Amino acid sequence: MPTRPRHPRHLASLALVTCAGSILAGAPANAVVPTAVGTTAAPAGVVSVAGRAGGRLAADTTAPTPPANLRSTRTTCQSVTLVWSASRDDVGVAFYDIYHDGQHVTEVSGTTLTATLTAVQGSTWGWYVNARDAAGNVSQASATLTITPPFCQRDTQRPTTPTDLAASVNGTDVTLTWSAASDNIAVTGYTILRDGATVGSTAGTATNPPRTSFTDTGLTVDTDFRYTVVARDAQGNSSAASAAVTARTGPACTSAVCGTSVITVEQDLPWGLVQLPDGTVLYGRRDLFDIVAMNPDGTDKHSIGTVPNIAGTNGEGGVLGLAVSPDFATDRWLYIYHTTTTDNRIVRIRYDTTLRTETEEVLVTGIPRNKYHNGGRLRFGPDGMLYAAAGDGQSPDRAQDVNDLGGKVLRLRPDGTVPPDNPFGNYVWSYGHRNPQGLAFDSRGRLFEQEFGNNAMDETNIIVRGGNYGWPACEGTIGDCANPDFLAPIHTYPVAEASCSGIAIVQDVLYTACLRGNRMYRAVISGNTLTDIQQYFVGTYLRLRTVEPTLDGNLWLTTSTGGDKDSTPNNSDEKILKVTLGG
Ligand SMILES: [Ca+2]
Ligand SMILES: [Ca+2]
Ligand SMILES: [Ca+2]
Ligand SMILES: [Ca+2]
Repeated sequence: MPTRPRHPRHLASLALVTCAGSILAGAPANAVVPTAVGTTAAPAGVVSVAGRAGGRLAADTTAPTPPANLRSTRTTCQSVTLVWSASRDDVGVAFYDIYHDGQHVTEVSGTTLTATLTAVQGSTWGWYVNARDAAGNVSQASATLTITPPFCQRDTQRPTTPTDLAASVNGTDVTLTWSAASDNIAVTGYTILRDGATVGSTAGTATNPPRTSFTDTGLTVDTDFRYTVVARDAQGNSSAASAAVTARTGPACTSAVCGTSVITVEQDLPWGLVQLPDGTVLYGRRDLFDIVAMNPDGTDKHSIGTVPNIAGTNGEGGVLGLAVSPDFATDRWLYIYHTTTTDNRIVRIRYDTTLRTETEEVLVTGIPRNKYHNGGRLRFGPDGMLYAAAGDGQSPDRAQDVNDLGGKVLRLRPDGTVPPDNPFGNYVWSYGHRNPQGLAFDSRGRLFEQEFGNNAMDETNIIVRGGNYGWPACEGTIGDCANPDFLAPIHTYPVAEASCSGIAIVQDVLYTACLRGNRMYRAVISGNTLTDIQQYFVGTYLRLRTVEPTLDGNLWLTTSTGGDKDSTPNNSDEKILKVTLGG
């Protein structure tokens, strides 16, 4: 994990009021910005700058321009050399931060306009650079440069055929095991086929071999299924299929997951998804900037309208989380977390057969935006308050500033005002988060949160009022985590097997939808821990974004398999699934 120099944070409230001013006309007077701790609230229209950084005035509140003209001058099988043109800043660029795909790789000084980075042969990464000034203001990202380094050694030899394929049956689940194949370089994955069609996969590397087991869940009762397994290497060579094994399912589902069905398909990216009290399902299309309604069986699917004032980030911004008012039957409020050209914000709009955009109220502005790390989930708590997962906007130090909305779990009243029992006198409920995207409450009213790590560990946290969850000093349990002020995650996952976004809790079981891990985790909540952690759909539906409870006690599950790292609409190929849970 990279060590980051510490810089005093800029006065976010100054920029927030400035950028919100023109948009807030007509919004509730309270829909402004958090009041700085220890200061008297400034009169309307007056920006208070006291109370930050020990009361000193920050001279620089303007972020640099994005680095331009990012290009590669050399790519080998193990490295990439990037060059870019200098950003402009009112004071001066102090650092350039280099990322790929939301992962911070390194930083160089503000006078350096090149860097040679380690890359992985055959792996397609999207590189980009953010400029940062000495006051900590971070630019928007440069354009993305997508590079696939060549392989160091050409491989034309297929892996050996997997052997010893065996099946065991538990109700309507079939668990397969086999013996590892070998390869002249390395076996990096297995594909599992049921009756000739792919139903899952496992993935690994030369040093971390892929798993040699797979469970196929939720099958039809009393039916024969025939399985084979194929081994793969990193350069597209596949083994012959293994000898087949046939398994017959039992007369009933006896396990936790009893089946899936595809409710609808989407060419854009489903992100937030909610179900109204009458059963109607609403979901946002992130890059199309609209919201779709459909019946729970997928029929009568139609757009209910476009959300105003949205902008993408050529990354992960757009129409993100949704939440339904606890009093929806009478007030018809739909809550939306979305990106604009200047920030991420939380708004509410009445929905009554269409999105009544003339009713829009902007509730929270000034959540930082960037290419990645926009957060985005919304969830009403049993206390009637709205909770929001706010990313750090690729400006990690903001996560430790309780007067900044970046890298926080936020809490607000349904009308957008700050609850009087919030810990810092503003929207901040907990801090020290990187890019949280999962929120859910258990039966005891505890808030669980799921958060992306940088390149090592993803976290599941139980969120407490005023808690500091350690970012950026601490990622999962790696880094400077011994600080007694930091609250440790209750569970971590390696990012390669996780990178999880949405979570849902049904009967005190936590379900977690994972992108890079291509799977859903199921974990039983037991006290302050997760137990009996199982994985489902590994490689079956590929990247999973959102999991939500259905009204009838099952799960909605959405995919995010492509087109999810740009803001181009309709370049995805996604499914919304209903997962039937067992008793
Ligand atoms: Ca500046
Ligand atoms: Ca090979
Ligand atoms: Ca943490
Ligand atoms: Ca897209």
